Amino acid sequence: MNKSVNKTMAWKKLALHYRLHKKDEMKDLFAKDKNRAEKYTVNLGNLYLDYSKNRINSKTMRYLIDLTKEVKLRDKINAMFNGEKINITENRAVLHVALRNRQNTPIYVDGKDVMPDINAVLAKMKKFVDSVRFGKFKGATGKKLTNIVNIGIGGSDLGPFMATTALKEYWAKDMKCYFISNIDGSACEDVLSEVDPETTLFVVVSKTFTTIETLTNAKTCRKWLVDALGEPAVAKHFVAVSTNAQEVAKFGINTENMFGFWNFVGGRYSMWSAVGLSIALMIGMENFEKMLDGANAMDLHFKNTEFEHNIPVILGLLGVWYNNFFGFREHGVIPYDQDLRFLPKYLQQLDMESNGKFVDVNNQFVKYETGPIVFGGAGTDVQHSFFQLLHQGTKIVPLDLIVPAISHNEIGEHHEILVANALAQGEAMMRGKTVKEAAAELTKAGKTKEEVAKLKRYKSFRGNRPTNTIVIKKLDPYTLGMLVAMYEHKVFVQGVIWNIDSFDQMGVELGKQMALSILPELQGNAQGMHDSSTNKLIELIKKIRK
Ligand code: G6Q
Repeated sequence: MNKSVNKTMAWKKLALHYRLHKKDEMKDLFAKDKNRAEKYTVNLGNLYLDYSKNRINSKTMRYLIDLTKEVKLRDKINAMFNGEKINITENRAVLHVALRNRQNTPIYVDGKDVMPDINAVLAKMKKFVDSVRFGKFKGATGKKLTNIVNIGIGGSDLGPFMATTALKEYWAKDMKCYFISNIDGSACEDVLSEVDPETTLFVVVSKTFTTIETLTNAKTCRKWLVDALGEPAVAKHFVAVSTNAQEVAKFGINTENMFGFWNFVGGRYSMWSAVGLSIALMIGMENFEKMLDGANAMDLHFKNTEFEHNIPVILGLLGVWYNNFFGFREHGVIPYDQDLRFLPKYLQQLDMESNGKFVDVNNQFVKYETGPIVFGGAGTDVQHSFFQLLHQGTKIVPLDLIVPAISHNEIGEHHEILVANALAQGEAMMRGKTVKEAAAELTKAGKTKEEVAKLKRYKSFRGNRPTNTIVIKKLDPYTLGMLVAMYEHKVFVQGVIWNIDSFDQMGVELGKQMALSILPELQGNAQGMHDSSTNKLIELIKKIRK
């Protein structure tokens, strides 16, 4: 049994260190050490992490690294890469890293090497992707399939959705991609009103193939297709990605048109498997494999680099420092790239579903904070909304600013203005503006004494707000692979420190169960045993719907 992390020596040292240094100002740390930026920058190829604008000094990093030793992070990383069953509540290995194990070294689960199966599915994907893209696999009426509709939810939606959007510049010019996830009929309607049955391929993605949202959406789409082109068209317009061949067949999709994956791939870690079929259809298999290569490069970096220079480890440790010592409970991700605008949404699931847990792997309730609330949006858009609170609110939210040096669309000055904004935000968050500085500025601008006195506090910024700046060369498939794998491993590091199982998601079950009991009550006369509010709401909605 692991010692509770808050009882470790490193934790205690960090707590004391926090008390001594909590008021340290980053601007003073910069003034004192000309090499600070250099000292706190690491890179992997064209991905650079500058973490110098954090409330840390060399002792902080030393104690945080000590913490990794006490929680045996190195052993835990090896356990994951070796296929040990680290998802203890579900008794499963956790092998998204095997999906991009480009070295093809054997990885065993229950004595069986998983690589041949992974390679076989990749080969099947390649064959299918090529035949759709080159127009060999055609629709029922002989037309090329140019509209890809991904039907899935959660882990079977967010990865493909984020990645296809991120890699839009690599889409086949004649193809379009759509996503249906929500059970809301409008989600189906929005897509079906846009596409033509003759040219549409539905990719139904569901690990279990029992998820009510996905199956209901798939049935609606199936009916829409059959109404237009007849029953035999289903074989030409529907493929499935699942671990459950039986249910796929029951749904009426030929299992020849099914792409498999395995229980050792968690939903939110699955876009590297056949779950990424929509990504591959849109960007081509070669580019999909470049994404795997990028993730693999990050995997090797994570596995083999000493923790002092290990990007996911550093990010994970900084998050723990703020979450557990400063009490900063949120984490913001701000990509300065329009095509990465859904990355925060993707990371919300990755991080919050993985580490939003209150029971540890020793079956004990934790006595410290675990996963942060993750949110974000594309810069500069969000600068004109919630950045007010980030600059002048009473809460401090550490941020990741993600900045591509080169844009896919270098039009006029657009990209330079965008980058200038990203860098300015990092500097402003760090430096702030004292009341005195604000007053001096107002005076210089010709304001009267009274006006200065009235406005100087409103115009001040406390600063000392931490940011990581992550610079990438350009958003290409390889870099996206690196970036996403970086966050996966950051989440892993934090899960190890908090001693929780980052790979189950029991917390989404209760609401699902209750919805199943409410459904017949809404649809008929069944009587449920709910609280008076829920009972009344059921009656109210039934009455309105009559
Ligand atoms: C992710 C979760 C969850 C899952 C969805 C869809 O890690 O497991 O988001 O991906 O509930 O499940 P199916 O793929 O089984 O439909």
